[in-house]
Amino acid sequence: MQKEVFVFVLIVITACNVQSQRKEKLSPDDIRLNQIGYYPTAPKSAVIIGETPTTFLITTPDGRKVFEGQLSEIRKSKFSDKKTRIADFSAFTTPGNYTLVVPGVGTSYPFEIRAHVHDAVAKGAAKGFYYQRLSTDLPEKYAGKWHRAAGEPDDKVLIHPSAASANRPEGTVISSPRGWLDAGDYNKYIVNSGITMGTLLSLYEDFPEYVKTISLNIPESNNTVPDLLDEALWNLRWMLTMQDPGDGGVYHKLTNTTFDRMIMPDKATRTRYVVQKGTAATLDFAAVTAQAARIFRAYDKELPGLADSCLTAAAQAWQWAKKNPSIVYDQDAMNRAFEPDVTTGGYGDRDLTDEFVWAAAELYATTQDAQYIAAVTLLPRNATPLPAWAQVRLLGYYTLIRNELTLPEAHDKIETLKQSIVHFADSLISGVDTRAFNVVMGGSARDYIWGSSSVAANQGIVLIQAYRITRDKKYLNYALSNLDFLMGKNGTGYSFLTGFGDKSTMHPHHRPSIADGIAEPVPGLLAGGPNPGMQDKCKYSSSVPDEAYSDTDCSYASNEIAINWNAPFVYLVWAIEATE
Ligand code: G3I
Ligand code: 9MR
Repeated sequence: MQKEVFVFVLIVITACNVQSQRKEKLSPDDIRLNQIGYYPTAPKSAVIIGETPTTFLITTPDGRKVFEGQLSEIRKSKFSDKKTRIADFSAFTTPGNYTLVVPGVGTSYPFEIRAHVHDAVAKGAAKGFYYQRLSTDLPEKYAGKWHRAAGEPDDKVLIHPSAASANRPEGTVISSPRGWLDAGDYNKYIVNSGITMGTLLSLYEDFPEYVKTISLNIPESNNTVPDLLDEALWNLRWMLTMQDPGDGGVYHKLTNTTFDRMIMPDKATRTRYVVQKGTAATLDFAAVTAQAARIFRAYDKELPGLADSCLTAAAQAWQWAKKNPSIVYDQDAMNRAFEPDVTTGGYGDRDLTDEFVWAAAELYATTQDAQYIAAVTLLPRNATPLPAWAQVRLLGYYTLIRNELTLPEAHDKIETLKQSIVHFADSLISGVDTRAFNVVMGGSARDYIWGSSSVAANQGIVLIQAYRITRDKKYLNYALSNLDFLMGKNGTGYSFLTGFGDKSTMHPHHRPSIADGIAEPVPGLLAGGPNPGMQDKCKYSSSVPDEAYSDTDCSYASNEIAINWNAPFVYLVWAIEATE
């Protein structure tokens, strides 16, 4: 072999070795970052898994170095023996497309730095609700390749024996069309619709000017109502049909008797029922309709009579709940007493105190009638529970705070509520700067429950509220840390929003995504996220709290999608886009 050839071969072999060593040592998966990108002047950091050298670079797609930094000291995960280092590149502010490189070790997925870097994510996640619409075709014009036939018209729904009343005996047929599919299943649940609607309507109330600018390419996009409100109307109109006109009580859910097989919505044609009226459903309904009355008053011209109907419905629901303050939905008890049995989602909440607070707060903010504020009881400052489908107290608090100018008589109460929210926000951010993933999510293993992604998103909302109260930007930055978490800077390396990110959820437990024959899941839907409960008994590669996630359609406990998870995500990303 000639000397030059020998040297050339040697170089190639060495290069290949370096290449394969790199691969073995670190893959893009081991550099956890927001797979979408970062805002030029906001904090920016990535997490490097493992014990690595301490220098990192930011490079352009053609390999040009634009920034060099030092990784942090090693940090240890609270939940596993994982070690991490943080790559903080906040000081680098130039817009562009980049990758993060740990020399000799590995390269991240590409990401972008620019203003409004999450604009497509924001629209995509809101559009996720359109894909959940029931009782209407989703034509290609709006739904792209995920276009599909309508599914249940829900115009002939039976009154289940548990829901019978004098005016509507068992077997009465009612019409209850529209609404969003709750999740990966084809049923519609008032309790879960409640927090979902409250969250989306609050987004509008908090950031109306921004919301008005966003078009979602939905059938109503050409009217003069903001698209977010048009989308919410699809579910509001369904909710209004769930009230018994005889007494104001609200049915807990509209459902099949059992979960459907993995079929498309239009193939799911079994008998549908509305079941038992309950206090939680009725109060959540009262809250949503009271809030809707306040918001849609400004659209009386476009939607004549809607605000009035909502307000009447809210007041009647409140009266029913006052007369029936403790009717919990206990599906097992219902099944012992009535036929046919119903085994779909329970959403049975036993503590109704917070539902009373939320409904009263919304009714008070809309009517300024003193009877309602009297019903808003306050918890001690250090007992502010994070919103979830069974816990809606803070939705009421947020509403009173945002409407404080029109509620002077509640001034003292509202000042106390503000302090509670800021105190809660301070407890959420405490210790973040030494955590393995440098995000608010995961302060405790208890953050990782069924639907943990919504825990991250709702923590983000608390922080946004604290920012609105104090105008201290640090809360906004910490809220952004949880958006980073949801877009890939987490223990799994997944972006949990379908369709967004280099490694995002591909196999959600979502019947249309499973049955439609399209490789990509329906986009803009937030997966439940890590849940060491693993109640579905599917295959998980780890049982550690922040890693117990299975991107398989089997996994309803970690990989279903749900409207009450998408809504706080939409709030979080829209609020950040509106304020960045
Ligand atoms: O309340 C306890 C809490 O005290 C305890 O610390 C914690 C430990 O895991 O568990 C808590 O209860 C959990 C409860 O959610 C409240 O978070 C249960 O274990 C858990 O099984 C339960 O999961 C719910 C799941 O339905 C099963 O009922 C989810 O929150 C809820 O989002 C989910 O909702 C389903 C619908 O039923 C049907 N449609 C799909 C939807 C999404 O998966
Ligand atoms: O598909 C159902 C999902 O939407 C629910 O969230 C979940 C929990 O209630 O249940 C799923 O249905 C499963 C059922 O509970 C048990 N057998 C397997 C079903 C899914 O394949």
